[in-house]
Amino acid sequence: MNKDVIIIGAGVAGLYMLHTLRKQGLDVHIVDRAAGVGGTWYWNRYPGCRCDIESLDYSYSFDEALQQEWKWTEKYASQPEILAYLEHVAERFDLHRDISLNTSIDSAEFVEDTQRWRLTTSDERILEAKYVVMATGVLSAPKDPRIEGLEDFEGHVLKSASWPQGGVDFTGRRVALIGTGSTGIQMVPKIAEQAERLYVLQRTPSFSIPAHNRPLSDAEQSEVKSSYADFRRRARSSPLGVDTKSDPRSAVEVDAHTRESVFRANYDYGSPMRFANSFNDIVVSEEANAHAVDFVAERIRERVTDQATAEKLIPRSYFLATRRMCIDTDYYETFNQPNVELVDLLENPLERVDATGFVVDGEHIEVDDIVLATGFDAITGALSRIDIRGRDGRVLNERWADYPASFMGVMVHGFPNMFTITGPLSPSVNSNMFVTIEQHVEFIAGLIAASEGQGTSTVEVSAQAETDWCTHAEEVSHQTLFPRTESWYTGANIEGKPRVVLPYLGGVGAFDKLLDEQAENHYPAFEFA
Ligand code: NA7
Repeated sequence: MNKDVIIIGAGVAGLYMLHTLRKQGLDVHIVDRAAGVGGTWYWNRYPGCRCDIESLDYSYSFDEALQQEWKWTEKYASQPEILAYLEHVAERFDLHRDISLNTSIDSAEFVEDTQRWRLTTSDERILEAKYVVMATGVLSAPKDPRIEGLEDFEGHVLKSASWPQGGVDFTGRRVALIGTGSTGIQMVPKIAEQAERLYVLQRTPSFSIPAHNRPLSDAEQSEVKSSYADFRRRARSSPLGVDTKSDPRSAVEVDAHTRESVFRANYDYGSPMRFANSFNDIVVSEEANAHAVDFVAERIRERVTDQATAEKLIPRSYFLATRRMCIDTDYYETFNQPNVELVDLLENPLERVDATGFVVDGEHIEVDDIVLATGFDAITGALSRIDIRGRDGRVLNERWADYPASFMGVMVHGFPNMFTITGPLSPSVNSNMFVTIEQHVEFIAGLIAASEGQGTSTVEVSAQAETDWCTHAEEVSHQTLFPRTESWYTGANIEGKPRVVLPYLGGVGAFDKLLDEQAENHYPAFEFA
């Protein structure tokens, strides 16, 4: 295969990239290792899986007819609904004819002689293209949790990010679930509905607030749709990519009554982004953050009957919203059920798994199934699993061994004509991904058009522009509490990964302006050759 552009990944990013570049008259093709489109929403089929950004926000804005026609059924869409939406988009824009599924890329090499990219599939087929776009996802490389004895377990080991297609019936089964991030929190109430016994193995607890998920009324949808373009514009110029107002006040400066009522209103609304933006300093001031922590801790105590369990469920080792804040449906209440038990691995570490169960504090507990909700090698993980070699044989994994350098998450110096959608140091996971994906897709399409318009062979970000961006992203992150929290945002969940705040924290709106400035000024950060 020899194309103008090959896109790796048929998720939210890859589908829109294909549609956009095709309209520019380019010969474009997507490859994806999955058997269907949808990316993250194809793989994550675990019980309770749904989005934590509201449906009317978490969708494409590029086509007015599409956004008018599609009808969401709930405030927060479930995985099947989001997958159906992405399948609909692929059909509606006739994308399938340029997508090869069940095709996994092992390596990508920039060939100096031809100035083209040469990709090798896992079954040793060669694909070539002038440009390659990595639409490989930010939470698509599951972490290997390295649990001693897991390979000896004779029951089922189920992984949240590669859940069996037909689902799993836990009726009458004893289940151990490992991991209490967003994924674990969504699964616990669902598994507890069926399982005879559920052990929730928690190392680090999460902050979670009730989602208050509910059906979306026609009236609500019509209201947004009556001026959807304005709604999208506000989202795109906002800090997090959702049409939500941040409170301009400090949590420290308002009186206790005001603080409580603002927290209460956002808590009752049920949105982690709203709650984290209750005041302007929640993620920058320790004192402000402590007020937010106190508020949520009190709610956890109210929701859990056994107060010893409640105390274990309250995070104490990091600042609220500097790890992904969760929303849930009955997560804490599930611990009030007689068939559910919290196993606090901070108190007593998981010693090992064996053929029939797990051992904690010297006690062997028998289970039939082990569910892993142990997270991802985020943002750089999917890229590091491909052997990527750029100019002069530069290896991306070596380049990123100490620091994931990138210009605005879109391109790495030394890797001409290779683009990353929502790569490191772009807003990515600290935003509504649909918005930041659209920003990047449109920017990349513009850059390719500029390159093609000039008849150049390569476009590459300059070393200086990349360094300046990394310095800026670091400076911004150090104005916040994020670098002081160990999480997948900072690479701390993966052994040997450099500790860098991976998402850019300067805000979606500010980021959008900077991308526009590049385009308006003929891409000063880039060298066309
Ligand atoms: P997360 O948020 O990274 O959560 C993973 C959880 O798994 C977390 O509680 C980890 O505890 C735990 N974990 C990981 N490895 C182990 C081992 N070896 N033993 C025990 N516990 C372990 O991933 P999610 O999938 O929940 O969420 C990712 C994002 O996807 C989410 O924020 C949404 O944006 C969508 P630890 O923190 O390492 O102590």
